[in-house]
Amino acid sequence: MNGSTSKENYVLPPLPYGYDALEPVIDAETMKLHHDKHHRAYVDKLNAALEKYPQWLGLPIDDLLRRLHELPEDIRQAVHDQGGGHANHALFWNVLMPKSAGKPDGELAKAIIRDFGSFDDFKKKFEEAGTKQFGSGWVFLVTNPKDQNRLEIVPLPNQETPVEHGLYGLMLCDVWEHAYYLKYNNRRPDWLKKFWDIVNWDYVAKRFADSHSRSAA
Ligand code: MN3
Repeated sequence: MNGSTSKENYVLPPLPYGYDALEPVIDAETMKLHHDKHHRAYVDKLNAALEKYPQWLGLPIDDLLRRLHELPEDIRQAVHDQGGGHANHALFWNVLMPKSAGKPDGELAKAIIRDFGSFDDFKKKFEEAGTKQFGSGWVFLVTNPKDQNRLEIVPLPNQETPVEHGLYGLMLCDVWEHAYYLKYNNRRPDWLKKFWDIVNWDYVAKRFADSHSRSAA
């Protein structure tokens, strides 16, 4: 440390609820391991990768990922993987809540019907995409600014992010085994079915509104 720059490291955001708040859909032990060990490891390794280049600290994580191609080549992959892990998990905790309203309303509900036919069709396609994702990864609901902000379901491997594909993530489900294995074992489709019981649709609707104001700007 030379002291001339004092940019803050990336930090692990606290969970917005207790470890046991999402029971019985996600057990407290899974939440504790997932947040305190897995997510923390992404944050720590992201900071370690940026130690040599502290001028890159301080950007919102999505902006850092958007500018990946500008980063020194020797840390680009690490920032992609660890920064992606941090961004995806930070969004994931906010997309969850103890008592879901069960479905969206307002403009988001209308857009889901416009782009997927019905809410049930949307859920089915989302679950299928998550089930079919080979190995570790995520399934996202995104808006696509290059296609009039249409909604799309996008499965992504490992810790890839919508940002690097020019998409805007509204919600996501973690289909890495660490997200569900203690309770659901190898039954990933069961995890995806239960996931709907803990989606914070108000938060997703807010992301949806934000995605429109961003593209209008
Ligand atoms: Mn995870």
